[in-house]
Amino acid sequence: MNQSLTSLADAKAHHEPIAFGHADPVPFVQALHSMVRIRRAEECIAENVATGVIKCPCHLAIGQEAAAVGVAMHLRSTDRAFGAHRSHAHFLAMGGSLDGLFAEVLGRDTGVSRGMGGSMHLAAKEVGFYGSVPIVGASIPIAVGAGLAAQMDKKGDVGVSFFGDGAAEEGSFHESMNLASVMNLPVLFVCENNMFASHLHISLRQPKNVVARYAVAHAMAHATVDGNDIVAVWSALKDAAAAWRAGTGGPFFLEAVTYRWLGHVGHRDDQDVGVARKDDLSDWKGRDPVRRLAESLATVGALSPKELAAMESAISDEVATAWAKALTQPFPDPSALLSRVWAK
Ligand SMILES: Cc1ncc(C[n+]2csc(CCOP(=O)(O)OP(=O)(O)O)c2C)c(N)n1
Ligand SMILES: [Mg+2]
Repeated sequence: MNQSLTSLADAKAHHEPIAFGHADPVPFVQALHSMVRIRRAEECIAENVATGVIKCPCHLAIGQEAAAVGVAMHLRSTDRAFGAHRSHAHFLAMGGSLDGLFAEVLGRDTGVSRGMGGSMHLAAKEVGFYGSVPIVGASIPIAVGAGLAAQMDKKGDVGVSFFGDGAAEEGSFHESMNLASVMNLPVLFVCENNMFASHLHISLRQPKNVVARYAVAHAMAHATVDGNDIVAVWSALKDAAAAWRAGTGGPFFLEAVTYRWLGHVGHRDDQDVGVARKDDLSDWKGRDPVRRLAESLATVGALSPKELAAMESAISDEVATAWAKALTQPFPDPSALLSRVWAK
């Protein structure tokens, strides 16, 4: 395999609109809706982190929306997916409640973790998102367990783990890859390689910048794609998804190369960034996954500029309404500090 990301790591490359190839553009209109909704929701969260209205640490994935949505297009509510510290997009892409997310980051009782978890502890089991965990690498083995359950249940479901390039430096990642491969479990490993773990660029942490080389080591089917090209993300999983649904699929490793626009945690883009990141950021914004998809849909006649404007306006209204509602929600009663933490 190619041991380098080559142009995928080049901030000046892949700014062009997305090619649909043999893919039907129509489902990607809904995908664009999901991506814009995630972006507006995270922009709203960023604004409220900036003003101090949100008190919990928030790791935002603005710029990385295509990976979450492209994967979620293949998932169904009986799958079991797990995320990490940067999982608002995974949660929303799979259909988690916007009201529940907003209430949670505000610490309100109607939040998805009843206000006790914050941004990094999201769950929406009803849509197959079983939970996000901020301990880096911690939910990867749990997704493998979900894959084992799916294999035993024989209903064609899949266990899914969303994680970053930094998580591939945890022992739990390698043990999970090994077990999933040896047992041929239906598990989708989604590595969003944004080339940073906190403040350290991958070139300072790893001899090679391709995380999928570990899939080769574990004899696992894999693909490394432009994670800001939703059609590439979706296409890479088509065959694997068909095999899972037929009950014959094993593990698959998807590496989606992308870039986060904001700092590791919080709302600022000029904080906790290394020198190289600061220089690259404006170029990376040229690889915007949302703009590229919108332009492509316009080019093939699937979404006119007028329809796009209406979509954006409706989403902005939805986000503003959800935020206003979340602000009216009650905080948990102080007694919840004991009743929800300790097992009886
Ligand atoms: C076991 C563990 N070590 C360290 C941390 C602190 N930490 C939080 S996020 C992070 C970086 C993770 O990088 P990556 O997996 O690439 O995800 P990204 O932030 O890029 O989405 C670190 C080191 C942690 N939460 N858990
Ligand atoms: Mg990373």
